[in-house]
Amino acid sequence: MTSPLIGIVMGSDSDLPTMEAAINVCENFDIPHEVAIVSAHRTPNRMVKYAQTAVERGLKVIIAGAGGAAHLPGMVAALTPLPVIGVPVKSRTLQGIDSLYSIVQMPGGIPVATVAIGNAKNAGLLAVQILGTCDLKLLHRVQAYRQELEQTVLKKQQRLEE
Ligand code: RP5
Repeated sequence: MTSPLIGIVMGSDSDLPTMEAAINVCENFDIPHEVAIVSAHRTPNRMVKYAQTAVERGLKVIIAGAGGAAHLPGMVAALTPLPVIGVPVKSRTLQGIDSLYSIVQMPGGIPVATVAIGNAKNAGLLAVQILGTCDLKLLHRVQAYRQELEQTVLKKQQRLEE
């Protein structure tokens, strides 16, 4: 069993449908990963333990998704030197604007790389690219993925012209 390199955490199981896109990216790139529900507010001690043990457990990047008063990504970032990617989850009342503002407005010194509201796919890809800085084969797979994207767009254009 390979130990996980990417940790995917979320504040609630209600975030899972959003965060599944990041899990899918890890699966598609064959990256060992772990998934956990870790709430900054409901399970603060678990959050502290998760973040403080992340380095020794071999994680290289953490993706943290939360909605509303979305303090999880920032608090995890404060507790670990690992890069943290924040995913603002679309909230029921404010469409995720609250989540975005809660995650993106970090004080200088403790960055969270914040993706767009609901865009866990980009969080997954960014995590893979971070791992790719030390893994040339993985970077080549990212390039191949982008070539596929390009082909998809070009095929759509072709169809428009037919
Ligand atoms: C946050 O509160 C979670 O990240 C979730 O997005 C939001 C609502 O949680 P539930 O009430 O659906 O469990 O902590």
